[in-house]
Amino acid sequence: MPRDVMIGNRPARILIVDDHEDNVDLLQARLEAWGYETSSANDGDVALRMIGENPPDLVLLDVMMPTIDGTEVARRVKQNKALPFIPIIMQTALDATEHKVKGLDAGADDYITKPIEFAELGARVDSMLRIKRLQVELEAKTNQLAEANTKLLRVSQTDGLTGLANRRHLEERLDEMFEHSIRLNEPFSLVMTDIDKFKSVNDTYGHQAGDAVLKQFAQILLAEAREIDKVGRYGGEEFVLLLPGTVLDAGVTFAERVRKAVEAHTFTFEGGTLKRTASFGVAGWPHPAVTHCEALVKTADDALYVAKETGRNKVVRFASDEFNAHIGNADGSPAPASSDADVTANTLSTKLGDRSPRGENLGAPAGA
Ligand code: GH3
Ligand code: MG
Ligand code: MG
Repeated sequence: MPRDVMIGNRPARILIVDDHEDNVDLLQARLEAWGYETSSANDGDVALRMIGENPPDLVLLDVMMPTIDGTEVARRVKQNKALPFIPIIMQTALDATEHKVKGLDAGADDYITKPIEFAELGARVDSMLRIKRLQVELEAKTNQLAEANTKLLRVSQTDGLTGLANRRHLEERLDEMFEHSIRLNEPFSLVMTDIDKFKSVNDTYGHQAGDAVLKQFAQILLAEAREIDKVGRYGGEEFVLLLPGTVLDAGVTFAERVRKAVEAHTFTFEGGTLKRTASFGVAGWPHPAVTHCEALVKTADDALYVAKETGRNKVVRFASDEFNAHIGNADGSPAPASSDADVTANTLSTKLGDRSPRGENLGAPAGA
């Protein structure tokens, strides 16, 4: 039966370590006749350097050598975490039980006694390379799995239509980014935006035109955002921008810039062009009504609602005079600034009433 000398698509590489030149020659001739690739070292130092530079698939290691002996070479190879699994077969003298025990203790995988019988050598090399082959396959599969996991993670975080972060990923990032801002006592702004009269794009030009508008809208947001901002699709035609290190004033200025960019943009789709605007709600931390990230989303959403109600194509800041006036405190005074965001949010919800229609498509699969 022909010997299987291959590891993957190349012959296995065997390093012979022995201080006796004639032993090396003998082993090298035989192993190469079988089809292996070989290299050799005459002492432990050279062997360790060669193994480090270009790890072989197997080492045939003599125990008795000057300077560093075989046992020490085996120990260092097995301790070196940077190296792959390299089977080591120790060559010991026939009567040296102590050597065998020391060698195996040091991490050698097998031993063969001198003078070497070639039939036994072949069988032991075969057996060790079978293990090496399994190890190589396992490593390749592990790498494939890790790659697939990375891809899966990316897909699970991405909105399929626009390529932006999806809602789940946005919420995760918001949690992390907001926590971070609070820890460093740095301001944080959140912009929520929704395309105006988007339904009529679908109704007039078809769903594909609607998708084209969503993609281009996403690109405008990306182009205006900084590297450290996070842009995501929150639902249907509603998007969120997370702006770390940004005070509310600057968040409003940013939203105004995006609003103008959208207004100036001519959306293209197969068969035509169209214009659209968008409305924006901006909230920020620190603010008495914002004690956790859900409140930040809620207050930006409330501000967006007011922007829609008061004419669209505009930016409304949470708790601004316009916001408060619209929320309609009977005496025209500002909305209550409570330290309990839930109370504030609930109060607003009651005043704003149920306005689920704007959010009806939240979480709908892209292009559905
Ligand atoms: P408003 O100015 O008040 O925001 O009105 P609107 O028409 O933009 O809002 P409305 O909530 O009434 O309509 C949103 C529409 O967005 C309805 C829904 O079919 C559409 N939509 C949601 N997701 C997608 C999508 O992935 N692709 C397309 N083409 N349309 C979508
Ligand atoms: Mg809309
Ligand atoms: Mg909407």
